[in-house]
Amino acid sequence: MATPSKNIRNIVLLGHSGSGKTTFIETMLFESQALTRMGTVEEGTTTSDFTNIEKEKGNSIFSSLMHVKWRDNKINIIDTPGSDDFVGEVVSSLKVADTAVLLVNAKSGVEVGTELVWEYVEKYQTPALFVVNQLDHEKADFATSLDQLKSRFGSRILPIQYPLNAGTGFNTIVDALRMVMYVFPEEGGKPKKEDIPESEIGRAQEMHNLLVEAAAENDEALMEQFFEQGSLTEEELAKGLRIALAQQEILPVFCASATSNMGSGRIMGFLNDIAPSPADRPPAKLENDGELACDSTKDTNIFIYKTLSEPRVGNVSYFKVYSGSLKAGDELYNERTSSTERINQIFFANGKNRDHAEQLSAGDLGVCVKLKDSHTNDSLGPKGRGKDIEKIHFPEPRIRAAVSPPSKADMEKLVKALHGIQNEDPTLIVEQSPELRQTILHGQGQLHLDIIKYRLQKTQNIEMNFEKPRISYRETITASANDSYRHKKQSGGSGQFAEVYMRIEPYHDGMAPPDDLNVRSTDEIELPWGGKLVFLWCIVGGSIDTKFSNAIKKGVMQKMEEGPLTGSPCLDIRVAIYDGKMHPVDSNDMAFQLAGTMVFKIAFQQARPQLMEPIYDLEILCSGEVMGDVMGDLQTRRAMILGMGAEGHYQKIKAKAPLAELYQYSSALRSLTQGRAKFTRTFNEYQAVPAEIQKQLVESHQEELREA
Ligand SMILES: Nc1nc2c(ncn2[C@@H]2O[C@H](COP(=O)(O)OP(=O)(O)OP(=O)(O)O)[C@@H](O)[C@H]2O)c(=O)[nH]1
Ligand SMILES: [Mg+2]
Repeated sequence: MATPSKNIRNIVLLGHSGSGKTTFIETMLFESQALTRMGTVEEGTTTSDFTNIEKEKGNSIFSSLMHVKWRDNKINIIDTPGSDDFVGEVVSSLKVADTAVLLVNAKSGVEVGTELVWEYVEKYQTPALFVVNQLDHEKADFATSLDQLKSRFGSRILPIQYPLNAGTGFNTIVDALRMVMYVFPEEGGKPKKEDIPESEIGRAQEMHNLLVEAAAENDEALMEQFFEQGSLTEEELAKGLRIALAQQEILPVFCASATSNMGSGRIMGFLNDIAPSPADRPPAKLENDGELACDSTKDTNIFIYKTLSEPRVGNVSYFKVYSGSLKAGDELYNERTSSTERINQIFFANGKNRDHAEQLSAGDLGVCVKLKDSHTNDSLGPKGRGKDIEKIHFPEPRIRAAVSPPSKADMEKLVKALHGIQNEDPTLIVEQSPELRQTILHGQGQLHLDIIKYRLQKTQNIEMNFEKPRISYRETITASANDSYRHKKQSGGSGQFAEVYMRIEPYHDGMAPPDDLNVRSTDEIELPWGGKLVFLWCIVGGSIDTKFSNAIKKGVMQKMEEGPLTGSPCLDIRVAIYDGKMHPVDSNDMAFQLAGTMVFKIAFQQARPQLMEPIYDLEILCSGEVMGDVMGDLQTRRAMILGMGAEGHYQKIKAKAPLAELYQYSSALRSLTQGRAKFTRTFNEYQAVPAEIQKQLVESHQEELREA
């Protein structure tokens, strides 16, 4: 029988890499008897990190789905990678989760990874709680971790527990919600419940009172009850906390040690009792407005949040049932591809293991295989439903690299394989750039791209090399110039003749027409690569017939597309054709097109040409102690610092830098800061390249032309 919506909990584990998410999930599986033996990350035996590459690297790379039965409920658990190279997995998992469990490492407190995932938790407004893990570590410091949580996340931080003996030998947690003390056996697992000792009663009671107040705050009836009685019953307390958690008004804090298997049972109990079911969450948003409530009695709508291809199986689709109930054999319609998909089999997953399910209620997470042509971000539902579930917005790429196969003949195969990965991983963008004459991968970080290379090699036997990507420069002019060109050819039969006089000027919006020329027509062309070409036809007295105007314009455009300096596109230029000559027999479109190209090329060179380069906005989040190094490094990258400020106990630096200086920035930043910094970048504008660099670039282009 399908688990009813109200008995489902969808949990995502988030946190800095190495905080212990994958290990903690192992304890959840073990404690709920989904496992008979706990695996470890070191041995590559965890349920969650089941792919070869994760086993080899000892880190999560893909999100993975597990589930356990805990008391009344089915808890679906999604593990996510902590490295920001795989942030796409965090974003897609948060899309379908109803509660976020954020792990914090007790020996390092709030880390950059904590900050980063928080941004997405806020965006999705997901109810969240914290677990301070690794309390068994000799350097565990619960008080500092809690202080950091409070200073970063404010008064919403609400400790439920505290450890009595953090560090080596850790085995005791005081629980201020239940007002008991948990003492764990050496091998972990189920703790003994003991009375809180006299010496701790004061502190525990104080914490308990804060919990009661937080619970009462969100419900008038509870508030009254609290004022009248001075306390709440356990049930009332649970009710108040349920409301507060669902509304993200509290961020409860728990204690754990994953490797000693301590704490996960109590946390699952809390998720069971207090965390919202999918039916308690606000209705799902639809694309461009509209909502869909989690209701099993309505039409069936599912949403694919993740696709992973598995050897021998093909595409495995992970989905959430947003409404209705899904039965094996159901046929659902994909509006994007205008085709029907038959869901032959449905599965529950525990990492790589899958069990057959007959039916899923609204809100549940499941897996199916062998869909014909449906991918991540697709909705499947009744035909003619009009709107799909709102898509996941994946973060913009942060780094780029050019790729090529060892032999040119394998290019097609490589690009096809990369497109296959792009279908699974929307944070990868594969671009075949005719302008740069390169295949460019845009990704989240060097690790992200390295893993793609590794996957192609291992699973498909396809090799690829990384190369420095070219930069898409632009060319423009900074002065005006007049010039002319005569094209004349007399060989054999009919000759060719065209003469064109051109004025070339830098163009800017709102520019006045030339006062010394008689403008007959104006053509403003928005260029596909940005910027404009304004083409003025100023011929008086018929020195060139108007019918040749298009041919001249075409000639100009041809050179604009492959500029005179470095072969890069030109922009923001006004040309005026003000005189010329034609021949009654030898003039034709071809001749004028050629003359147009040539006159543009020579006039351009007279008009103080300027190479422009793409400039990116950078936002770097780093811990205070590495800030000096980050700033120093930026200085070597021709960056302009725009500002800096504290964000929690991290520093945010805003800067602008040329793309040409950001090659492999993600790896550079990582090694510069030992992973204590993260960055994002977005294109801002084109700016003039410094004269010295322009000279080098022009020379190396000339060199390339000579070699070609
Ligand atoms: N001492 C101690 N070590 C722990 C604990 N939890 C995890 N570890 C260790 O920390 C390391 C990282 O654990 P993982 O479970 O892989 O951490 P993660 O958060 O899944 O890391 P990513 O997948 O990279 O995001 C492993 O070596 C674990 O054995 C803990 O409670 N105490
Ligand atoms: Mg992990």
